[in-house]
Amino acid sequence: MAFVDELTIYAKSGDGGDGVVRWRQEKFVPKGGPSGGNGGAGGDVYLESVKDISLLAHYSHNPKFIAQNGQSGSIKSMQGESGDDLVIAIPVGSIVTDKDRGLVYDFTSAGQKIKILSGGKGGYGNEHFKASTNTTPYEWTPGKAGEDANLHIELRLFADIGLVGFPNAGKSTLIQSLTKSKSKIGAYSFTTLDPHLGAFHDYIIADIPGIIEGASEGKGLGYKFLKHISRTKTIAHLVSFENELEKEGGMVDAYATIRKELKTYDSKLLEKKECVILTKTDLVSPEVVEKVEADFKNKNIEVLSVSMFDDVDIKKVSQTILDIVKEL
Ligand SMILES: Nc1nc2c(ncn2[C@@H]2O[C@H](COP(=O)(O)OP(=O)(O)OP(=O)(O)O)[C@@H](O)[C@H]2O)c(=O)[nH]1
Ligand SMILES: [Mg+2]
Repeated sequence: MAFVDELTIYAKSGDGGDGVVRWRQEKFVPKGGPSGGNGGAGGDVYLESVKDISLLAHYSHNPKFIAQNGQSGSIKSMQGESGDDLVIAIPVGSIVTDKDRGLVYDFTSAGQKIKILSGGKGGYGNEHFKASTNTTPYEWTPGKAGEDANLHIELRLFADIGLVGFPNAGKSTLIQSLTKSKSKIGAYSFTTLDPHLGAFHDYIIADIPGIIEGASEGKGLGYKFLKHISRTKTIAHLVSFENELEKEGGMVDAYATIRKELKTYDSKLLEKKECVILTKTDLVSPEVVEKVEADFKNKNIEVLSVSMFDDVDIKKVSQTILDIVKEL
């Protein structure tokens, strides 16, 4: 199922049940007084944030959510049953806009539950209108209609660490080494087509599709996903010895290119704490690694060089990433 991070849903709370006109049935009493019950209230609609970034995709084929109506009142003064409330689960990181009411809800952590639409109140049955001056009331009122809304949901992931870099840099390999995430790995560019989240200690890592030059203007897949970096707290920036070394300007330039894309998209992205990880050291000689590390050092950029096929290196990356998120 394709990843969906923007969707408009229609939601409606339940209508209130109608009040009714009934009379008490008593032996030898022809009309035993009013006993029509009130209608039950319609169900409310809530939004609740949960940790599941795939939810919007599930909703996309039928984005309609309608809470139960209240039942009409009944004989013997019985109130109609209330409609069940409806709770719509949405992914953490969703920004929900109700344009007609001018409301915006931002779900920044799991378990936030907000009532967005109230069910209609039940109407009154004739018993309600009983008075000394009105012993046989025929009045009743209908239930109030529920409310409805078109809600625009936009997901902006809320991870602690976002992995960024050119395609093929080893981002998915890293998230798989550190977490149980099943992000796809492949020896080609754009293996990852959708963001993936993984739990790393108490933190969440987001594996984001590769970014290329021009992404901020819409090139490649990156643009669609740059917004997800906007709310990740820190960035792990991966640059690989395999793909970027031979490019003009080398790895330092490759790093600068991605930074430029982040800046063009939103200059605040550059203010985030980050660590720079040079990947695939096993493909080059130690001298090359040393030289590239020196290039970065000359620009005052601290780096960690690793091979994801080396357990000691994986421990080092793990520690580096932990250090930056713990500082938050
Ligand atoms: N030699 C070597 N290969 C690696 C290393 N890390 C990852 N790879 C390989 O590099 C290729 C790309 O890895 P991925 O993790 O899919 O890269 P990605 O950055 O997620 O790529 P996209 O999803 O396309 O952006 C795969 O064939 C990996 O097996 C490493 O440290 N050394
Ligand atoms: Mg990938």
